Amino acid sequence: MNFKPLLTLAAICLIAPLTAAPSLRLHDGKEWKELDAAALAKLPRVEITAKARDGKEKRFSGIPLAEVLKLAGAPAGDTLRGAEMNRVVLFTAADNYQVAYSLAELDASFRKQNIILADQVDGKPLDEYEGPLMVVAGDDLRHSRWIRQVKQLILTRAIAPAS
Ligand SMILES: Nc1nc2c(c(=O)[nH]1)N[C@H]1C(S)=C(S)[C@@H](COP(=O)(O)O)O[C@H]1N2
Ligand SMILES: [Mo]
Repeated sequence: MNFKPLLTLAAICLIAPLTAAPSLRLHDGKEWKELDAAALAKLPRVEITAKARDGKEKRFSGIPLAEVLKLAGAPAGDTLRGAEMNRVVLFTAADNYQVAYSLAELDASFRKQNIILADQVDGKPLDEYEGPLMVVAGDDLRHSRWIRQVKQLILTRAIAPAS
């Protein structure tokens, strides 16, 4: 008997639960969109190097945040101006940790971009503590905005109180 298919199946059953498929909920200001692993896999990828929490330079790869924001219909480049400049992106992680970025700082026409939605470090999927998706902010001197286990992002606006 050929045990190879059985062994392969057993390996998949053991490994699959350890590497959760990446997915992301996206709110564009009007409604939620679900980006499953297949939708995320269609997006362009980039690789950056950044100093991780342990002080070591690592290669992070994943999706440019601008590509995800495009799917939310976010203004970008020349259209990100005037009344759009109060746009913010609110990220929420699995533990409900939340971080806001301004849309302009995620735009390649404002800053050389090295803030990405990473799914790999040094060629391997992020572990379950950081992944499956983590925002990596390559230029940040502190790691507070490296949002581990990011689950959703909301494109919204920073609005001043009425009075
Ligand atoms: N999901 C999530 N991501 C997070 C945090 C958190 O509490 N939850 N803390 C942030 C802060 S303040 C820092 S300094 C780093 C901490 O990374 P560490 O847990 O690897 O030390 O993760 C950032 N990302
Ligand atoms: Mo921190």
